[in-house]
Amino acid sequence: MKTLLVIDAQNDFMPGGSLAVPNGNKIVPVINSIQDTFDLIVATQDWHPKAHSSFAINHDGKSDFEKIEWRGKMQTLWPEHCIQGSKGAKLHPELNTTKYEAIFRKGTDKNIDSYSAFYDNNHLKPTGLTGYLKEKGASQLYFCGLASDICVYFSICDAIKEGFECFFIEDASKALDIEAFENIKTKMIAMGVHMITSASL
Ligand code: VGL
Ligand code: ZN
Repeated sequence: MKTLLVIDAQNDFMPGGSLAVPNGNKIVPVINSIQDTFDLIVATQDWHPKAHSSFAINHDGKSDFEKIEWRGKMQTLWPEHCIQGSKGAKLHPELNTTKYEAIFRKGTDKNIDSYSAFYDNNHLKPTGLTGYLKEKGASQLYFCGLASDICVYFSICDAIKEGFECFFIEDASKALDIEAFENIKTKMIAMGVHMITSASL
């Protein structure tokens, strides 16, 4: 079953938001235009409490985008973003969410960050998305959203591990770090991810 996963298409990741992805808003009309070709659509929201440990402001003397060692892993410290219930955490107002069957929220525990839609960054707790998709009969997962070098990429890595066939819709995603993304694209191709554009749907 052909399933679309719309990752973190939230105001804070759009131009004007607190962790803006360049041209992030350009994906909205593209996503709207392809939705009718899917059997199932699921969205995710980054959904942090104000005290979330991924925010630089919650670490004394640390600045935005600094990296620290945290629970044995390197963690980038971000500006405050996608605070539970805030306008910045809402999906883009022009995104047509009518057909969305479920919205999975992640990053809700203040001590754990979760880039992937499936697991937290330490792979300790599943979000339940794998079970949901498997029970629904989803087999081919098409990924779009923000940011392609972070949450979309880590979601795809887990989806491949969980045995789904994965497609990355290039023009329906934008990267935070465009240079880093070139490297990530090579990794995704090596993992067996199909790189497609919206025109082929
Ligand atoms: C994201 C950084 C921090 C994303 C979420 O959705 O790509 N990036 N939290
Ligand atoms: Zn986040």
